[in-house]
Amino acid sequence: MTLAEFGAPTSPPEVPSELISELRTIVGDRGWTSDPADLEPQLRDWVGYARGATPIMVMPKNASEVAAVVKACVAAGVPIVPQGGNTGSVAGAIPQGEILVSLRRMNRIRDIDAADYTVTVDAGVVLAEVQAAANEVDRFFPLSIGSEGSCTIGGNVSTNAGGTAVLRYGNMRDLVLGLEVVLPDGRVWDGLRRLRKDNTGYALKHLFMGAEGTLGIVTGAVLRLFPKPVEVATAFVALRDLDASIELLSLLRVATGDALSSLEVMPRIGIEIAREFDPEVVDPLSERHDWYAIVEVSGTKADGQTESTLEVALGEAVERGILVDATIAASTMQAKSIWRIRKSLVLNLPKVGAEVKHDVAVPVSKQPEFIRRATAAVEETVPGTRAVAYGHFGDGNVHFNLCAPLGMDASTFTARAADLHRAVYDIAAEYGGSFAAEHGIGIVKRSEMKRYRSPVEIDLMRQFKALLDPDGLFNPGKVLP
Ligand code: FAD
Ligand code: LAC
Ligand code: ZN
Repeated sequence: MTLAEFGAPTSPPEVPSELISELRTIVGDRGWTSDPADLEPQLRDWVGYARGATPIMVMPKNASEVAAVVKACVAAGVPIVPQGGNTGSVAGAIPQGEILVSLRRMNRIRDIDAADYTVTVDAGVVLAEVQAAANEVDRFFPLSIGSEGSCTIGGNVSTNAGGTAVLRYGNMRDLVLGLEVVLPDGRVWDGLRRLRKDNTGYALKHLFMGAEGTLGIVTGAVLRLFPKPVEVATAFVALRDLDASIELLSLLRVATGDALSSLEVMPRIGIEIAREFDPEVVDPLSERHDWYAIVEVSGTKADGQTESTLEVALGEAVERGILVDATIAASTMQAKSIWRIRKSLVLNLPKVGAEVKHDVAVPVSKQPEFIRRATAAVEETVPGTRAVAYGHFGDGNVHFNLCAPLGMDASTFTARAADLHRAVYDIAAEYGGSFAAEHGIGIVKRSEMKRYRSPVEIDLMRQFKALLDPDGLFNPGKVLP
């Protein structure tokens, strides 16, 4: 599909050549490119929704340069799209002729304070670098997502990223203490406070988290750190059935003293896909089962208790008939090999053929029922559709992804995407769920906002947008319907 088919502006904005010259001067020779070879990877998203266009990508190196870029663009009435690692799942960072502002040269860790359990970073720092910096001072930054080697803190903030450790540590919104933001009028808001308590009026930082670049450009953040887990126990378990996932979650939270950091569920087809495309993936269990989970428990004390606690808890789950089989990783290598199944599934799913994706949230206990009903609904809509429902079950977050029936060509399947979306999202809505749990709206889900969010909510969002960005120059055509 093209961005225009998702409802993006059909004609690119006019960009005066004087503005291009001004931007080049602001960021200097090393701070911009118009070379098609450099731009190509920044103009397509990894899911393959769309290809974009831009006359220039500027790469400012500090907040003052970002502010100058913003002022120049706003004075010329030319729109802007901010971009971090371009790993977003809803094509939110893809421009359609706008000026592309990449934060990736803003990659400095400004300050790390082990006593305060905080780290202050530029927005363009890659997530894995923050994790490594925390590790060096015996601390832990818990955000954990498959793209952590290339996504940036600014992108994580702007999408309110989730991932596999939300159950224990919360999503990005819970991990941010302070922000620095360049506003659409070019002012820099310095909200880089490293306070746990700060009830000074409206919580402005929350407005920019999850805003996907539509309200300003995040240039810095103060993040919370945690004690470093020194013992981590990882298990791969076979569930009695889908309902057993919720029983397991309840049991493990209590039995581990709430030290459960991940509970990721996947169906048999998930392992088969991972194995088909990745020869290094091994099935850790000898028998085949319908549903599996990866379970991780971590502890900050080196007393050898973490693994034995998990072992006892899983034993109880087997006795109670929640699990039919389980294996605990005996080494870090084995734990990596278990997580590899999960990573390979995500990366290889698009290779199975046409894919129609859903990133749904429902109340935790409703996930099994949701999956059963949604699977029946998509079967009725397009018979033979292969549902691959996996995700962060500790958070009620199901990636309900659909592959074309065997033998059906890609375009025939994706032509039915709107009907499949309707079937799935309507069921999620019945449970008070969300059609955009952790990946955001971008351009791809914009049209769903009107159906699933009330006029009051949309009106309030539009008022905030108009207040901060009256000319609509920040990431136009994204998020708001
Ligand atoms: P980009 O893709 O560059 O941008 C995302 C959005 O934020 C865009 O709208 C962009 O305009 C805006 N933006 C970026 N930087 C700024 C800034 N500094 N200021 C203002 N706006 C900005 N996501 C999850 O939540 N959980 C997962 O488990 C997960 N797993 C993933 C696994 C893989 C293999 C991949 C490829 C992606 C995964 N994602 C996941 C999605 C993605 O990695 C996250 O959305 C990530 O937070 C995006 O960061 P980024 O720097 O790449 O942002
Ligand atoms: C994951 C991404 C797709 O959970 O959100 O792997
Ligand atoms: Zn996810």
